[in-house]
This record gives sequence, structure tokens and C-alpha cells, in this order.
Amino acid sequence: MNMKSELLDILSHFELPEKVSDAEPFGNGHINDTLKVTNEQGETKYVLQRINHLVFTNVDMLQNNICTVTAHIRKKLEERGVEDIDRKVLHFFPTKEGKSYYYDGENYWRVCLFIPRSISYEEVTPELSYEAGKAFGDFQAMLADLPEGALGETIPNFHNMEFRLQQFREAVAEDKAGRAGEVKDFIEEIERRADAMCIQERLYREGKLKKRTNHCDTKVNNILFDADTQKVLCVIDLDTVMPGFVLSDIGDFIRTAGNTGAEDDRNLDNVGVNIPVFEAYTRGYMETAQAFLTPQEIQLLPYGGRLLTYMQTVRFLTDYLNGDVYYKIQYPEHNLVRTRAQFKLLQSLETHAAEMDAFMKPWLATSSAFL
Ligand code: ADP
Ligand code: GN1
Ligand code: MG
Repeated sequence: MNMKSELLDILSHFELPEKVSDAEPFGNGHINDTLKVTNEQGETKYVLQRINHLVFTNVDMLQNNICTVTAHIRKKLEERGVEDIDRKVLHFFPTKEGKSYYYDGENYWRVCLFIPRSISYEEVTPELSYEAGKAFGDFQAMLADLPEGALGETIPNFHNMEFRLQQFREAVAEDKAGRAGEVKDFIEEIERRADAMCIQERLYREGKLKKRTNHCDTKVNNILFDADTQKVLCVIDLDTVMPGFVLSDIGDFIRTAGNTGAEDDRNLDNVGVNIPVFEAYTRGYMETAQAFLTPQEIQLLPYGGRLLTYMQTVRFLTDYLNGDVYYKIQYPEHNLVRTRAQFKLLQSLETHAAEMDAFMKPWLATSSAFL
């Protein structure tokens, strides 16, 4: 990471209301680097992020998307007469040249307002999960009227399962890190499920499923709660907001919050589906999303949890096979540990599939939205 003086130099290129004095690492994302920035009184005021431009190769498109999304949500909140809007939607600061990011010749940087008295969780209670469900559904609802083409695909085919399997098969065939033999059993388990996990792509080709604007990274720590009231303040981490299939946004929440263990738990006994968290999220989500979901999408929501967990198993294993080139790792076999934990969660979701699918019945009975 850059030295303090370099970070302060980077920050000096932004049009910020207050003078800043320090920046320290913050958050635990696998892709970008996040830092919190303090003013001269030592209060945290801004969030500085270094964009991983090897992952987000079109930084202009990425930043345009984020500006479009935040401006659209801000307008919706103003129309609703919501107060304290700067804590409910991210506020980014331009550079002194009026751009939404700063390029230092090597890296791309952006700065947003730090939302005071906010908290993000790695684990949630059913009560918090219900609030998160309402918030992510509302997030999709607010973006539903963005005109087609308003947002670019920042990572093409990001949640396309067929594409992820293709990348996985290439990684197996090339076996760059010489690890394919060691993970033979996982490769078989993945192939055994491959067809069943590509339902969305098939339905889309048949014209039976449409794309919507999704967040595409609804990890539990990508939502900020009010530290005082425990209500949701703001949906954050907007890099992957783009057109995709609606199951992504229930799927990644089940995969992260609906896991009794950690994403990279070494102790597989800890890992399994947390049914109360799934049920509470679904209840909240359906309150805000039912109006725009089709019966078919509603029926498929629990499948979304299995799908996103399967997809993440495939993606972590692909990176392990490729020699750890995509996700940040903390130790050499980290991606394998992640693969094992995600696969264990998938097995647990499969065991509970009938019960989770049946949970959707009341909404299916009352659903009237059509494709
Ligand atoms: P990444 O996951 O790529 O590291 P995030 O944008 O999710 O980046 O930020 C990481 C963490 O930093 C979040 O989980 C949250 O706890 C905190 N955070 C991010 N942006 C803000 C903000 N504007 N105000 C307060 N906290 C924030
Ligand atoms: C990455 O950056 P972060 O940690 O929020 C990844 C997600 C994965 C997630 C797995 C751009 O998200 O797709 O689901 O790791 N983001 C990108 O934890 O690939
Ligand atoms: Mg994040």
C-alpha cells in the first residue's frame, strides 16, 4: 500500500470540503483497496478507494455507472421527501479537474463521503436480515426505470454461469499452477451440477427471463446500518451494478449472511445454511420486490442462493487452478479453503432445497406480475 505522503498527495487532487490528515486501510474486499480518511481533528470523513483496474478494465464506464446510479437514487429519495440523504446514498467527490476519479499514472482513485454513525456486519440476526432484504429489493425497485443502455456491463458476463464454467474448464485444461490433480473431486462435483446451474441462461435465450438492473455483489457487508436505530442506511460497493438476472441479489446475500460459518471457514462444521436468516431476508425482499418480480422469478429465488454459492465455488476454484491471479489471498491455499467452505454451504443448501423452495408458496399464490 502507498505511503501516507503519497495518499495525501492523491487526496489533494480531489475537491474536498475539509482538510485531511491521514488515510488508513479499511474493509476486507477481495478486489479494490479501501481506506478511511481523517480530518485534522482525527475524525473519519471520507473513504478513498483504489480501483482494481485489472478487474475493472474500463474505469470510465465503471465511474459513469456509479454516477448514474447514485444520481438516480438521490432523485428518488428527494421525490420521497427523505431526510439526511447524504447518509442514504453514496456521495462521491470530483477531482479538481471535475472528473469522477484521479489517475496517478499507475492507479485509479475515487473518494466518497464517509457515512457517520454507520455500521456494516459480517453476520446478521434475522431482524437485520429482514431490513437488508427490504433495502436490496428497494434498491432494485428504484433502479428499475433506468432506461435500457444507461449502465454498461463493467465486467462482461459477470454472473453468467455458462461463461464462468467455460473459464473453469479452460483453467482445468491449462492447469497453470499444476493443481488440477489435487482438486479432482471438486472438478467432478462441479461438472455433475453444471447443467442444472445454467437455467437462467437457457430461459433468457428462450425469451422467458429478462435482465434487470442488479447490484450483483449483495454481500452482507455491502449494506450500512444506522448504528443507533439498526435500520438500513445505505447500499454501498456499487462497482458491479449492471444489467443481469434478478437472482443474483438474493443469491449473494444467502451465500454470505445465510451461512452459519465464514466464506473461508477452515472448520467445515461451522458452515451451513442459516434458515431463519434466509426466511427473514426473503420476507423483507418480497415486501419491496414483489411488485416487479414475475412468478417464475419468485419461484427461483431460493435456487438463486444455490446458484450464487455454486458460482462462487467455481470462481474460487478457477482462481486456485490459475495460480491465484484474481482474488486477494492471505495465504497460499486460501482459494482452496474458500472453495471447500463454499462447496460445503452448497451441499447444505441442497439438503434444504425443498424446504426453502416451499417457503415461496404464499407469494406465488398472490403474484400477478408477468414477464
Ligand atoms: P470493498 O468491499 O471493495 O473493500 P466497500 O465499498 O464495500 O469496499 O467498503 C469496505 C467497507 O468499508 C464496507 O463494508 C463498510 O464497512 C465501509 N465503508 C465503505 N464505504 C463507506 C462509507 N461511505 N461510509 C462508511 N463506511 C463505509
Ligand atoms: C468480490 O470486492 P468484493 O470482495 O466485494 C467479487 C464478488 C465475489 C466476492 C466473493 C468484482 O467482491 O463477485 O462474490 O468477491 N467482486 C468482483 O467474496 O469480482
Ligand atoms: Mg464491499
